[in-house]
Amino acid sequence: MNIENYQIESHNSDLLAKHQRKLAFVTEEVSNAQDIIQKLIDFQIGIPSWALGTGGTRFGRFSSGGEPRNIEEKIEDIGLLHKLNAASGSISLHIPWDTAENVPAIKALVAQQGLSFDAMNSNTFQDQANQAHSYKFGSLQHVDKAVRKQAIDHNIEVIRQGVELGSKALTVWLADGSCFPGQLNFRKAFQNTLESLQEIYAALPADWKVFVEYKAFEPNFYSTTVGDWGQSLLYANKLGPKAFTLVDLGHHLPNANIEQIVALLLMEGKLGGFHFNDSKYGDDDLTAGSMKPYQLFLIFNELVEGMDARGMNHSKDLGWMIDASHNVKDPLEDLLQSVEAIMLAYAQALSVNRTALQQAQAENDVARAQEILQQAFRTDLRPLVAEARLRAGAALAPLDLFRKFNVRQELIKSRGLNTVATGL
Ligand code: PSV
Ligand code: MN
Ligand code: MN
Repeated sequence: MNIENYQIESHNSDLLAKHQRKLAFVTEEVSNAQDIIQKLIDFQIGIPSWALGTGGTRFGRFSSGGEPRNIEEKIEDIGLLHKLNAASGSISLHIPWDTAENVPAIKALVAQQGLSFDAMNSNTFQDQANQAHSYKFGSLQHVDKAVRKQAIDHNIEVIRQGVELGSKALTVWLADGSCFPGQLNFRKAFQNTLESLQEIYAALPADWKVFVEYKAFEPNFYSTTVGDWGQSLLYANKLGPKAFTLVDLGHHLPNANIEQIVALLLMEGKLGGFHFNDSKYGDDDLTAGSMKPYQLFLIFNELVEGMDARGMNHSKDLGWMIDASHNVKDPLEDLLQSVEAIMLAYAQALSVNRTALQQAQAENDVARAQEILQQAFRTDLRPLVAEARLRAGAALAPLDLFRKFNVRQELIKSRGLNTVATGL
């Protein structure tokens, strides 16, 4: 399924007059509107290979059909998203689900779609066919050295595949932990995990990073060996300068102050990247910004403030990715919505009057500080996000265009109705 440039141009010209009226209003309201638009154009969000199919839950899965059946089709789907919004410029692969048979062909396809390779993800939370040892009781933490070795070797193999493809980072998310009190010696589990990660770290090329992702619970429900940002930061600090903490927004206990976590990780130079999603209860993996858009804005507010304080490049120095999974929405529509929500939160954070906020903080003027943040959050900056897309050659209204061209129906025609995307 291809959408041609002229089709995007014709869609844009239909919407242009209305868009320009809205844009004129916002550019009067927001003094740094042009700077924001340029930063939005530069900002790219990685799409995980496993978000392109219907995720399902452990109770059932309701496919909408036309899902990508292999790595090539996953790349094509992300190419389509990128064509529509010019902001989904990379793909994050999960091994072994996405192991490429023909590396040069996959690299060529990615380049042809204008994409690049984001972080590689290893998988030691499932047993694979022909695997010698089971991960039922953990992987890098396992009491048996042979199991740990198998999981270490897998991660090193993922790095090897990533090097061939041109990726620059490995994300390690571990399901390791325990389900019942007494099952695990916490200290030994930590030490085993650390030693395993050290072996993986030693295999990283000089220009690579490793992201240690934490998660409070699930699939283990008593303890998780990388359960929170403190544990992740401990590992990252002990590993060395190429190791960082990865924050997945859905991986905290309810009501955690994620913006404060982000601020401190940035301060320590140990924030590596993000998995964006939203949640109401746990690791719900809902569309970014669909539940707590103000929290998303507050997180970006800390990111912009902290990155600027450290002289970091917004678009290059952190790994920005979505991690979502759905049962009821079209996965591609959902990803368009997530990217839009992330861009909007970023734009809002860029529009915060920092000098005024610093002054209000210095004077303990709490009401004023709140007003400054809410002014940014409540100003409708969607025209700036749309303008960034327009200038980058993408669609003013990506979701409308997706529907107008019946993309899902076309994908169903070519791939079938009863599809199962490899992955979660
Ligand atoms: C599991 O919770 C998870 O969402 C982790 O965040 C990983 O990043 C992702 O799945 C893919 O393994
Ligand atoms: Mn994640
Ligand atoms: Mn998760």
